[in-house]
Amino acid sequence: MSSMPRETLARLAPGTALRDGIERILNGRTGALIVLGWDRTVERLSTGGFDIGIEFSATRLRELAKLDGAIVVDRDLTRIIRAGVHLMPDPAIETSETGTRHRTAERVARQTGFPVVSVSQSMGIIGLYMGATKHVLEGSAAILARANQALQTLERYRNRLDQVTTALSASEIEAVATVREVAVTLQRQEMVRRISDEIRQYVAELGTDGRLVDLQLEELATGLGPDSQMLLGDYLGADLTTDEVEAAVAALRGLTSAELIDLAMIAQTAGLIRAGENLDAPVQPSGYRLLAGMQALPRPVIERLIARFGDLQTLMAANVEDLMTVDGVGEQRARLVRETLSRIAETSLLD
Ligand code: 3AT
Ligand code: 3AT
Ligand code: MN
Repeated sequence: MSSMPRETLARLAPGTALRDGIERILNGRTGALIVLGWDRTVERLSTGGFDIGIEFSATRLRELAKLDGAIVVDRDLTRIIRAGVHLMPDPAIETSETGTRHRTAERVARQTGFPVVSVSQSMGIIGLYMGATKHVLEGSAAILARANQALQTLERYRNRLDQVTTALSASEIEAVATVREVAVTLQRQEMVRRISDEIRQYVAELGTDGRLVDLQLEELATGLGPDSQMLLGDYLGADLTTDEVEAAVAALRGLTSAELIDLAMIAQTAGLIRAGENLDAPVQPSGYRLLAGMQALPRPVIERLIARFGDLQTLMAANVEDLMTVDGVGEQRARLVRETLSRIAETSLLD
C-alpha cells in the first residue's frame, strides 16, 4: 500500500469537485496534467500558456484540459490559475515513468512538493504524485472490495485482542502475569492498529463512497480500551510520557510484519526483557491499565494512586480508607476502585 498522505487522497476522493473534473476528463479521453499548488518554484518551471485566474469548477477543469499542456490550480483548490502551461522541471530529477506527461508529473511533484495529477489519455489511468510517492487512483468498487476484506480481518483481530486482554487482566489480578502475556497483548494491539490504519486510508480515498466503511470501522473501534502506551506504562513505569515508553511505542510501530509474529522480538523491542531472557518470566504491573479503564478517574489521580501504592497487588490490598488518603480520591472514587478491582477478580476466578 502506498504511503500517500490521507489529506492528499481526500482532496481527490469521490464527491470532490476535483475528482468530478478528473472523471470528466477521463470520459472525454483528453488526458491532463494538473499541478495542485502555485508558488515561485512552480512559476519558475512554467512557460507559455494562459493566465486564467477563475474560480475552480469541474466543468472548467475539463474544458481547459482540452488545451495542450498543464493546468495549475491553487493549493486549496479554489482557483484555476493557469492552463496550457509547458512545464520544464529539472531533467536531472530521477523518474521511473515513461511518456512525457507522466515523467513531467513525477519530476514536478518531486521538485515542488505539491501534489501533481496525471490523467493518461492512452491508458485511462489517474496517477497522483506527491514527493517521491506515486499512487494510482482506482474506482470505488475495487477499493471497497479491499476495504471490506480489511474490515473482516479487523473484526477477527479485535476479538482476539479482547481475549488476550481479558486473560492478561485476570493474570495481573492473580499476580501470575508473564512477559509472554504482555507481549501477546502488545502484538494484538499493534495488529489492530495497523489494519485500522489501512482502513482509514481506504476511507480517505473513497470520499463520499466510504461512509459505510467509516461507520463499520468506528463500530469495531469502540470500547477498545487502553492502548499500547498504557500497557507499556504499566510495565516500564507509570509515567506515560517518559522517553522510555515513547521510544518503546515507536519501536513497536516500526517492526516489520514478519518481526511482529515473533513474541521474543516484541518483548525485547518493548524493553520488557533482554535478548535471551525468558518469555515466561513473571512480571508485576503498576496497575495503570486497569485504573485507566475506569472512565471516572482522571490521569493525575491514577498517577498519584500508583505513586502511593507502587504496584497492583498493593493497590488491591488497600481498603477504601487507604485509597482515600490519596489526593483527589474521595469516598466515591475509592469505592469505584475497590469495586472495579473486586469485580475483575471475581470474573477471573469464574473463568
Ligand atoms: P502536434 O502539432 O499536435 O503534432 P504539438 O506541438 O501540439 O504537436 P504535443 O505537445 O501535442 O505537440 O506533443 C505531441 C507529442 O510530441 C507528445 C510527445 O510524444 C512528443 N513530444 C513533445 N515534446 C517532447 C519532448 N520534449 N521530448 C520528447 N517528445 C516530445
Ligand atoms: P498519455 O499516457 O499518452 O496521456 P504520455 O506520457 O504518453 O501521456 P505524451 O508524450 O503523449 O504523454 O504527451 C501527452 C500530453 O501531455 C501532451 C501535453 O499536453 C502533455 N504534456 C507532456 N509533457 C508536458 C510538459 N512538460 N508540460 C506540460 N504538458 C505536458
Ligand atoms: Mn502518449
